[in-house]
Amino acid sequence: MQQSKSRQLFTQAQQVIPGGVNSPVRSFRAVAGTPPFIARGQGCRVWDVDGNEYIDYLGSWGPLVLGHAHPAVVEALQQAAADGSSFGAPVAMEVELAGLICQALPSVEQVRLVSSGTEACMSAIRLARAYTGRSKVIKFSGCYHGHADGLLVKAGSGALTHGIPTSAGVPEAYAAETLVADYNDLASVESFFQAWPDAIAGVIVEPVAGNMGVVPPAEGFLDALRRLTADNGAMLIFDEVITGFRIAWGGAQVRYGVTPDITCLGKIIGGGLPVGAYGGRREIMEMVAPLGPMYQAGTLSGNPLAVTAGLTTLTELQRAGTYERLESLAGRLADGLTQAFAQAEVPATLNRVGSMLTGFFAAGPVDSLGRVEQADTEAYGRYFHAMLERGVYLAPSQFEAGFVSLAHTEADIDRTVAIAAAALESLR
Ligand code: KE4
Repeated sequence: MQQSKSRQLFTQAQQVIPGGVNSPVRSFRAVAGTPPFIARGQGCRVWDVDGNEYIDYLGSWGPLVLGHAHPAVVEALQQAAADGSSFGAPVAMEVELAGLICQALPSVEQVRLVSSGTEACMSAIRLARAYTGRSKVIKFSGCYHGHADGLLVKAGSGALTHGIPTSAGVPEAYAAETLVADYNDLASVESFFQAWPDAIAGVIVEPVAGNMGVVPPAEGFLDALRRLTADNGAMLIFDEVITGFRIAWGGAQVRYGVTPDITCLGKIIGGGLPVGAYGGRREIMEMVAPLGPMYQAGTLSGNPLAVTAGLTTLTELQRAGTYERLESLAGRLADGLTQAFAQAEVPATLNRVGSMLTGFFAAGPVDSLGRVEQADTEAYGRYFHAMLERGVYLAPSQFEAGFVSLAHTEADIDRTVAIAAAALESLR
């Protein structure tokens, strides 16, 4: 695969941008090699600056559920841009997008738009603390909710005491307010509520984990979290930045029938432009400035261009048969890859919920972080590059989700499966 222009750009990029990238996972450090610099995307394909073409299963980490450069999104953006890009004042479209989100999500009566998933989750936690008057928050190891200080935390040595920072620059005192439980392990959550009665403001969870690779919630896990938080006066916060409008029109809370107190959104609701959001019942959201005492603000929150891309995307997703189509395409891919791995006698487990999926290089079931950590990341790295060289762009880390879009076709899926068989054969 010819990569001279990407290599040249990556060398230049590393002079002026830390690690040559504006977000660490793009650096390919988890899979080695030089990241292709992407020149353009169209439908389910992207092309890099050296002219290499790829069937794309990254979809910009989730937002591009319609595929790249969807005509309706491009046209809407061209028109909106001609009217100006930002006013720092209310615009009608913000009301329309907020209204659509409230209509789609049963738990959301009011929603505040922000500019990233990080902002959404950071604000949701501040809101839970403001609403309950408590300071501790429970998160789950392996789940990621953006890079706010209090969320870059792992389980401390005295696991029941407090978390410790996973990043330089996060004060111990900030991490101390975060307790880290084990995903799909209800007892680990119960023990925190016993150890910290009346001190826990909320539990934040990816209702379907995507940031350790896709790990679905165990049967009854989300219901149990709902009961446990309600019984203890704590907020249940669903981080639906990935799952929102991805695994169902109403996200995980509709797919699993569990109603959180606060929901975080991002990715798809921006249609590829920067949008995040957090929302919940009116009595909770009335804590948020300028109505209430919890402050949160943003120059570009509800930006007309970003809201246009999001609104157009959600409007397209409302078409009949959308989620059945995503389910069918992603199921075809997961089944095809499962067969290809079996054919190549490679121990692997395909975890999938809707159109988000991960192929783990590990024997199943992969239903916890402990099982995820047994995956052969070296093998994943070799497989990733064998697929990339053959024109298939997967997530450049074993511990991430891949995505199927409405722009993928059965022919693209079957071609991907055939390429996977050849890639695995080449690695034997
Ligand atoms: P952003 O601040 O990156 O928009 O969203 C943070 C976030 C919050 N919650 C969940 C469940 C998320 O998955 C994310 C961001 N996801 C990562 C990839 N898993 C974005 C890719 C990156 O960091 O470059």
